Amino acid sequence: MIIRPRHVRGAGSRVAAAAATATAIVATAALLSACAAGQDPAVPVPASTEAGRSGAVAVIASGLRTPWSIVFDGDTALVSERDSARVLELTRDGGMHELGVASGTLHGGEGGLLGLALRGSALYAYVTSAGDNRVVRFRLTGTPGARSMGTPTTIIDGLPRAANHNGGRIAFGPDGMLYVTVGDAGDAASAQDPESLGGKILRLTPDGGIPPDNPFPGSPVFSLGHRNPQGLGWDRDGRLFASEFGQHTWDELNLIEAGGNYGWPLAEGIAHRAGFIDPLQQWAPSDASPSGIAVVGEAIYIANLRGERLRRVLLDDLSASTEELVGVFGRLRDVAPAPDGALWLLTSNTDGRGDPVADDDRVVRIAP
Ligand SMILES: [Ca+2]
Repeated sequence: MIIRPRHVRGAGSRVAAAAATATAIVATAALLSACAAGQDPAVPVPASTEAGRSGAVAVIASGLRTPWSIVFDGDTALVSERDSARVLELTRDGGMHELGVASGTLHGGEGGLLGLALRGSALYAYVTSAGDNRVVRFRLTGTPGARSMGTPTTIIDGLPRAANHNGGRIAFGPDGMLYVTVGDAGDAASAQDPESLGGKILRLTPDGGIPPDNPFPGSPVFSLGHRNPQGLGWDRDGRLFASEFGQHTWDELNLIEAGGNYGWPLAEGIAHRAGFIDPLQQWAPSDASPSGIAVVGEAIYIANLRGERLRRVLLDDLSASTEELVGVFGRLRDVAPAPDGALWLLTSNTDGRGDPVADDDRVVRIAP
């Protein structure tokens, strides 16, 4: 196992980020020595990155291909691969087992096998098919560590697909309902059209029905005016947070309200326009490009692709953030809490927009 320090790419204005990364490189060098000696590859989180966690960072698995989503099935993790449509099972000791391939998935551009969600022995997946994006459900059999998956049942179909802006995150809320982020699929105006499923966050029953208490009667739409949301998470008070890719100016972290309009394409970022809900925070895409998020304890953790960093927003100060692992592992696609309190991350350096090293893509664990 080798972890190579990575350099943050992009504009020359990244001097500060590069300096912050220097400490991480030193720590990584220590890791290389530890690996060579056959020791535990764990290294402390670099203090300069404001990790807020004292736990060690270690690579759990390597050699994955465009991993996209990670969920836990007991102590084992289920990981989707976007391009191959494989679902993999990872154990904490590094074991990897293929459950199967999500049949009917057609990778293209940013589409493929995207988000996963688990409810009992049912595995939900957001997949790109030949004609649309859809959420399907597989029944899992076997025991954790030796699971297999059956054939898919459609939960909802007809979500717009395109080369870009496919959305794709799915998660069950504390209300037991299934939430789905849908991108505008390149049709920006659709995000403001309540009749379109593009540019929305949807709320469904576990069987794909429309909950009677949805904000628009008879519609799966929960919120609108989104461009390409790819992260969902709830805090202990039941508040829903979502991350969203902006166009050229501002990426967003939003607090999602039932029936809320988040502005796209009439507003991007904090616009102070009547009728639209402004984001809690915004970041330049070069510093962010946020995908998966996880709410753990008192903080929201956001995995960033182009920004190549994990961002932390404290729940008691939603107007500020700190950063960690800047440039250390490259592009980050997802972050999820493990049952033991650790955070697991997925890198996304093999997605066609990264600069993969020999071990990419990787699953990284940050100890509690
Ligand atoms: Ca917005």
